[in-house]
Amino acid sequence: MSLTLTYFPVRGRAEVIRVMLKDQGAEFDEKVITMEMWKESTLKASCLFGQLPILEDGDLTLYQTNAIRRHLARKLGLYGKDQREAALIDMMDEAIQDLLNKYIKLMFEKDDSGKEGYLKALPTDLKPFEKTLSGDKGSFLVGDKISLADYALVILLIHHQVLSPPCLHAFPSLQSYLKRLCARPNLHAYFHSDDFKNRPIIPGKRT
Ligand code: GTS
Repeated sequence: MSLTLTYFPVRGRAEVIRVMLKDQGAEFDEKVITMEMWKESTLKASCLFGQLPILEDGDLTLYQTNAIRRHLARKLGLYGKDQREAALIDMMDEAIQDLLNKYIKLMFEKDDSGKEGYLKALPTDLKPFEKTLSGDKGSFLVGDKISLADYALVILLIHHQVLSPPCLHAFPSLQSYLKRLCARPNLHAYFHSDDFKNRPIIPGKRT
């Protein structure tokens, strides 16, 4: 497959796509668009919704992060073994998106005034994931194979540990889940790469 991901020079929304492709060992090219390029070029006008990321998969051009994620998940076999698992993966993924949307809102706030309230609510937000992964069920969110939803949760947890290093202390299942997934050879290599480490989460001070 010939894949090209176009996005800004940050992790942002595109990181979950990069993480999925890296873990799967899928080759892809990246086009990095600086804000200056974005403002000065006709790229924005050419994008269907005026926004990045874009995934080009051969002659298919896709916008919208979640559409891109689902397309790749179907293509790479990351959407469960049957319809039942696919439904559960969607359910977990929607819950992750709820937390991600809150996190993105916090990240784009001009000051830190929302952080305390955010962190106070975080245990309640994390509890359902801890419950899902607890007991003997637990290698992945759904079934016995990594899925679309796992990649979303892993990168979100990593970014939450940047926001608040002790935020997982009360969640042993989430901690061991994160440790286990980050030890997957391709993810371990990627998360230790300069490529990952030097790419800010979002532009600005909270990176
Ligand atoms: N729903 C879209 C998606 O998920 O792809 C939202 C995309 C989006 O908001 N992109 C922002 C953008 O292109 C960048 S970021 O929010 O991901 O950092 N902004 C530039 C612009 O001109 O709108």
